[in-house]
Parts: sequence; structure tokens; C-alpha cells
Amino acid sequence: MRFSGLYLILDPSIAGSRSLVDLVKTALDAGVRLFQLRMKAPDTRTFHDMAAALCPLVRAGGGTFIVNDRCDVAAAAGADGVHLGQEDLPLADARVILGPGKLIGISTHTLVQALAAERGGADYIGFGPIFPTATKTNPDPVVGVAGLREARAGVRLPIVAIGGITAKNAGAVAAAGADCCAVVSAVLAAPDPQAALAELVEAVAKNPR
Ligand code: 3NM
Repeated sequence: MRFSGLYLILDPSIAGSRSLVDLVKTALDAGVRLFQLRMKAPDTRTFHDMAAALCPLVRAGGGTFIVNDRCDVAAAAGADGVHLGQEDLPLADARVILGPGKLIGISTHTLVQALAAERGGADYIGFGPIFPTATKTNPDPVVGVAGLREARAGVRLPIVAIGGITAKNAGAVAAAGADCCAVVSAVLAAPDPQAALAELVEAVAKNPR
């Protein structure tokens, strides 16, 4: 798989009454191939069941399915990997649990963290927040496009830029060296997710790395 284009984060707390299954189908039709399921503080069974429902759908569409935070849920659902925050299980331990064939992404918010993730054997890094975001509670300080350029110059790993990305700024983010643009609210909270996806995909494709 390649880290390019849009990376859609599926967070039911932002999707509200919208079905994640429908959002995945719409996103696959729009050309999205990278998906992450993010559920903050769910009970384990709910998280598992959602992952187990979405994973085969994403795979059937040729996509890659990543689970946020939880290696156990990722393994049980047969996901392609896990995405870890700075306060989650250490990367080396996640690798032991998941094995060498799975993807491990790490959220990073500074160049120092990005370099540490690279040294530690991450498959990709999340880097942000690029712009202010209301989706994450207690987000780290905004790094801006300048911070992204600095990270790009420092690491070779694929960079998934995140935080406040919309169709209006996605082109600038891609041009600054992001391999992928990750979005939550720009799609999940959009009045018309299908139209939002089309605009975002086009904005990112116009400015490939
Ligand atoms: N992680 P939206 S910012 C989940 O900086 C997440 O690591 C971030 O949501 C980080 O696209 C963020 O709605 C929220 O701004 C992204």
C-alpha cells in the first residue's frame, strides 16, 4: 500500500447519526484508501464490533484499515495496523503484539517526537495539529505548515498531516510535503460528505508530493 491521498478517520462521536458503513462506502467510491477507526472511551466490545464490521468493507474496497490506540482490537478485527498516541502502548511493545507484518503509526507533534518514531521503527507518523482543531480534546500546540515543512526535511517516513485540514487548505498541506492528509470533521461533520470528499480528494491530488 502507498501512503498518499486522503486518510479518513472514522470517529462516531463526530459522525453523529451518520452511519460509518455508509461513510466508508462513499469514501471508497471517492477514491479514499486509508481508513482509521477512532473511538475514544468506548467499551471494548463496542469498539471491537465496529472494527470487525468496517474492516472487511474497507478491505473489499482495496483499502487499508487501521485501529486507533488498541492493539488488541486491531488484532482481533484482523486490521492492517494500529495508530498509537504518545500516551499509548510503546511502539516496541505494540510491534511484539502485532508482529512485523502490521502497520504501526505514531502521532507526533514535534520534530523530536517524529525522529523518535522513525528511530523506533514506526511505519508512518501522524504530524499535527497543522491547524486549530475542535475534534481533539486538549490538542497539542498548532505546528502550522512551517512545522510540517520542518518535519518533512527531518524524516523519511510517510507523514500523515492532521488537524484542521479542509478542502481549502489541503493543497497547501500536500505541497508542504505531507504524504497524506488526515481528516475527521471536514468529512464526517460536512453537510454533504460526498461533496466534501470529492473536493478534498481533488485538492490533495492536485498537489502530490
Ligand atoms: N489528532 P479534524 S489533531 C485526531 O494533532 C487528531 O495528532 C491530532 O480532526 C494530532 O480533522 C486530531 O476534525 C483531530 O481537525 C483532527
